Amino acid sequence: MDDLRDKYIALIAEAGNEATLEELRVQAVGKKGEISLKMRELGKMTPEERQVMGPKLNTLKDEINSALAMKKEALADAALDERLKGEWLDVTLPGRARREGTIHPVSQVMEEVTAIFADLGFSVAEGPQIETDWYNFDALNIPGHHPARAEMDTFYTHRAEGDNRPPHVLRTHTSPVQIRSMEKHGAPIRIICPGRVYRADYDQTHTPMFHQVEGLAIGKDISMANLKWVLEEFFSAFFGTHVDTRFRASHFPFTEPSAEVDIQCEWVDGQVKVGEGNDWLEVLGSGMVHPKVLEAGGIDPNEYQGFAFGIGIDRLAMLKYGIPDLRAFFDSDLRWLRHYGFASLDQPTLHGGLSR
Ligand code: 2NL
Repeated sequence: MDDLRDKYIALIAEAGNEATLEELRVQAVGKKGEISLKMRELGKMTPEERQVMGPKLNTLKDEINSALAMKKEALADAALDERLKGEWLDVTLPGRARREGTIHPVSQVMEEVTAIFADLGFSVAEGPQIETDWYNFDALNIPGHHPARAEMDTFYTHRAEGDNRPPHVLRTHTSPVQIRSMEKHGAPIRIICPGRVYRADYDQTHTPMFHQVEGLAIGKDISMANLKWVLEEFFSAFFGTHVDTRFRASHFPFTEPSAEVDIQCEWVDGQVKVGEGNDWLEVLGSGMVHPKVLEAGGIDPNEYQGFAFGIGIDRLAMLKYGIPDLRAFFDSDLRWLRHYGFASLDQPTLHGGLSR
């Protein structure tokens, strides 16, 4: 029995993996293992012999089983140690630097404008950039023969040969969104519509795609006085200083009366400063919504009236952030974007004074 013990203890100590260990277990204490066979022989013994040999065999079996269990654990520990050696990781290494993008000044200004008008109770409405000529022109009191259609240098979509429907247009202003909103929600309504608009025009001060925000407020007794207050409130919040406005009589097909709005400014060393001085800068068109336009939006002009206005976002961005050339806005020049762009966490808030 001592020989058996010595043999198996030695073999277990030498076992290099779990499979070998399992083979040894079967060979020693398995059903037909050496020790099990010895236990069967107990039956042939005399009661006296059995009383001595029985406990000895049981002890031997226990010893071998615990040797197997300890070795199994030791093998598992060794395997884990080996794996951890390979999976070693230096968590103190600096991270790989990644270039961060920036928020385009147009996006930044859109957010600023939206935040100010949201504070004044306006919701944001959006709509398609490809429009029918009804939404882009007719509904806005610009009939087919109206010079404004030609003046607006509209992009028309191509129609297949034999397709005689009027072509769609790339919207020339965001007004169609306001018509759609009037149709959908009726009056009273207070919305702004920011977005891309398109006109076939390209020079120092015009790009074929640019950005606009239009505003619309319709109620039972909304007047030009409300318009003037809202716009002064807006410009003062946007430029962070009180800005006087000047209304000049003008003409748009979709408003009556109409006014162009100038903001107070001063020229210092070829740079314009808003909110100071005695000069004026035209920035906006506005007026009382034409009764025909209310009707096109499904609103009864005998019951409701209101104001509307349109501002160019790109120009506002140039003014506020001193960006000299409009065309560079859409060149995707990374140096320009890094210089004039905003950090992505620099979102405008009214309490934060809107900007950096
Ligand atoms: C401009 C002129 C303007 C509007 C836009 C508008 C929209 C509806 C009804 C009436 Cl649905 N008017 N929008 C009104 C006046 C002027 O923009 O020169 N903007 C830079």
